[in-house]
Amino acid sequence: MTERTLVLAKPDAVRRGLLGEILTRITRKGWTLAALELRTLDRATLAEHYAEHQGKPFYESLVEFMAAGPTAAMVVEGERVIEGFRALAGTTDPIAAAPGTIRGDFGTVTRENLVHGSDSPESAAREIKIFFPGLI
Ligand code: RTP
Ligand code: MG
Repeated sequence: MTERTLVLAKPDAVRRGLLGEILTRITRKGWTLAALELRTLDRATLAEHYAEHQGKPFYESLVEFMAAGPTAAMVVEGERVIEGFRALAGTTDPIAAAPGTIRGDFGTVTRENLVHGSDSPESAAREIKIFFPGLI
């Protein structure tokens, strides 16, 4: 089933020059880009995006990190891409993430885990609207 998901290449990925690598992995998998934009996220956008995490111990440091530099926000489209991109990304903690995944290959710190991908069709619809409200 063709789906869309919201993917973020987080500021650590952009800063470390890993954006090309991440785009390559997405497109080699067979998915396509429906939107792509580089922007530094403001606190209002991050509060909305991470609403489910407000009040958690890691929330403030997460927002601080995510606002510290440009993020590449994208909408990725294709067969079972919501579940599939999460598999390509690996688990939240990059040390636990399997080698071969983006987080497993390039990360060591849970907060700075390189990418975000929507975790359900409902999250994808909500998050795409936050980042690309005009996307048809
Ligand atoms: P994401 O939302 O970014 O795709 O990642 P996720 O579903 O794998 O992880 P989630 O639980 O939604 O957490 C969102 C992001 O918050 C940071 N985090 N830090 N204990 C910690 O220090 C901690 N836990 C989570 C990570 O950047 C995680 O991706
Ligand atoms: Mg999440």
